Amino acid sequence: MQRTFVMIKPDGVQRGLVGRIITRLEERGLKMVAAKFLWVSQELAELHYAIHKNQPFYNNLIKYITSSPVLAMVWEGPEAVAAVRQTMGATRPREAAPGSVRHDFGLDVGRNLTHASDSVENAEAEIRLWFKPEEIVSWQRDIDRWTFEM
Ligand code: IDP
Ligand code: MG
Repeated sequence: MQRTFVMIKPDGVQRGLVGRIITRLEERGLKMVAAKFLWVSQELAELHYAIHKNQPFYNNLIKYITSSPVLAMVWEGPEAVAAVRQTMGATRPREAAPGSVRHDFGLDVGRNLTHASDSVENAEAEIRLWFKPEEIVSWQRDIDRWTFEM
């Protein structure tokens, strides 16, 4: 099964949407294997968004992500990287598909509620950046034979 890194950003936490966003991933059949609630340090924010360092929105992005606590998670499932990106929707909420988190709960790209890894490679790197190996929980979910064809 594939794993992906997911974060509910400060706006999702402040607006009380944590439960509803997690519910969407659970209902889709994805399985949580790690989670922690934390205030992101400047250093972690800069490492996580290193790829965007030269973007005009970079400084605001770092301010946004360090402005209030976030919920960092790892989710597992078949093609989890693409599946979670789809559930979250396009980067710009006004362009995101109806039914996606970013469409249904947002309007502004600078307040787009969630992060999800965009490739298997980046998922592995982000999981390594945010979690120690022992913080990832391997567990069996008893209903999985009713969610996945095995
Ligand atoms: P993603 O989160 O959908 O992968 P990226 O292009 O990787 O989108 O951008 C990372 C984050 O940077 C976005 O989620 C959003 O918070 C912010 N961002 C991206 N583009 C803009 C912009 O044009 N203005 C303000 N913030 C932006
Ligand atoms: Mg991205």
